[in-house]
Amino acid sequence: MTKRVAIIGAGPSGLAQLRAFQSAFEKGAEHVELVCYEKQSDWGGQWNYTWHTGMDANGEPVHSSMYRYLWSNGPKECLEFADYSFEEHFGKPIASYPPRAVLWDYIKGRVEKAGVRRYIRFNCPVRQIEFDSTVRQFTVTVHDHKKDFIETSSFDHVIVASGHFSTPNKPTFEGFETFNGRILHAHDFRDALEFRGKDLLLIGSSYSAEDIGSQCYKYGARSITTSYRTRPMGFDWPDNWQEKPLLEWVSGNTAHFSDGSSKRVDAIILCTGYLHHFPFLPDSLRLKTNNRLWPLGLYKGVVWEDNPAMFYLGMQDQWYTFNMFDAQAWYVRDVILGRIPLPEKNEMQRDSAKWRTREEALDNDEEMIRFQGDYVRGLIDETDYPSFDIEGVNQTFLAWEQHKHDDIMNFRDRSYRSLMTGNQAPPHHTRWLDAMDDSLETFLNAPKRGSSAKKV
Ligand code: FAD
Ligand code: NA7
Repeated sequence: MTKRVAIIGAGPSGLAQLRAFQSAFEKGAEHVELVCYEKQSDWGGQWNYTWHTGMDANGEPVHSSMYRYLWSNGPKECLEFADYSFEEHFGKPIASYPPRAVLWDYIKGRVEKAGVRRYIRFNCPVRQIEFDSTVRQFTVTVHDHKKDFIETSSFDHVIVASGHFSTPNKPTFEGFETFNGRILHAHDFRDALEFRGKDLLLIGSSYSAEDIGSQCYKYGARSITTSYRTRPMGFDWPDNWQEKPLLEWVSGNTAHFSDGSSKRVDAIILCTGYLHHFPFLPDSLRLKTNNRLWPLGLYKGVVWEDNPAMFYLGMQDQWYTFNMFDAQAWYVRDVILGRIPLPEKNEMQRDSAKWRTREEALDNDEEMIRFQGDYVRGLIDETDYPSFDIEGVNQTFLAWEQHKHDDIMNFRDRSYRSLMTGNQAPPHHTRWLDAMDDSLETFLNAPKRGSSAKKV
């Protein structure tokens, strides 16, 4: 009997899974029937930008948290696919920090070449998954919005690749109900121009606060205030940017902080992270974790220990992204194809516990990067995913961190060497701070004189 495999989500992780299977089929592997359910109308997950906030056109919660003018927050050399380089896709070396549209194009290029779009059912949110232990089958219920039909199908395996940066974590603060301005979560942030000339307060001190604040600075916010719970970001911010300890309450338009200081602000953006949210899964199959490098319950970070016929991709906090999803997808594929035997549950749990103990002792960014690098290397060693220079990627991450600390508003002007082709990326034609047009065309081709590199 041909095995049937359901993949939930056609973002970078789900697409990595489709590409992994296609690469095995190409080399003569036994056939597996694949169905990838995707709730959006196109592929690319977070990278598929939408102007929608709240509900999408099908009445589903909007998935993507990406905003206009988003440029990669890390060097593209750290996420490059080992089986499909940027140079292969664009036909030339390109700069190291591409805008969203360029990365989306790159993600699509590999799967278009692999011809896997036919496995995807778009506009099909998964509503419910159950497991029948007597027949060892999963039933997957989806709403096909195109047919407006709810259907249920059986599968031998389920791979959850639905992402975890979509459902906002929304703390509230005293006085929010009567704040005289806009309050939104980073998930609903779309266009920095909305905050031009405004005094902005951002709660949080991680990637979203850093990047949304930087964008708003770039596009002309009057001032940025970021408020941290645990520790400040500590970069050398521009003069109109200050870091404050945690917000305590708001009265009218005034924000009051735990050090007794206050600031009048026009809008508040909660950059307070996201929840792992799987409304389609019962407790017995549902991963419950916060955003961390080693969630428990997943052998090798992917196999659901309570039922190893089920897998999760990309559920970790991420330094490594696209090539880590690949490493995971190739591993999951080989488990499903019977090429990698799994140990007993207690052995899986012992192995996970070792990683978790190491994770809990991590003390700084370098240790976290190396931890995830070791994890990726371990997976790659077990499959035929093309091996690449993990230490080189670690070093690139460390250089990136240094460059951010040297100059937070200009780190995106740096370039790095590809670990896949060995070629150095060219510098971008326009400084990031001056590059207001984030289109693929302008990124790839120097703008015509006097056209796009104009400050708003
Ligand atoms: P996602 O990209 O989230 O894709 C999950 C897919 O599952 C989506 O297409 C979604 O529609 C689908 N789905 C969800 N629920 C269902 C359901 N019930 N039924 C059917 N389909 C479903 N990474 C980087 O490497 N560099 C960056 O610069 C970067 N910037 C980021 C900026 C923001 C604002 C955010 C939120 C993330 C950023 N990331 C970045 C991380 C990003 O999450 C990963 O790059 C990547 O998109 C994760 O891929 P994924 O496939 O695991 O999840
Ligand atoms: P992260 O990296 O999970 O960070 C969440 C931030 O929000 C972090 O600084 C938290 O502070 C802070 N937080 C969470 N809850 C609260 C409350 N209740 N009060 C104050 N501050 C809080 O999420 P991001 O959105 O920044 O990044 C997620 C992804 O999106 C990332 O991969 C990027 O590529 C884009 P803490 O430090 O825990 O005290």
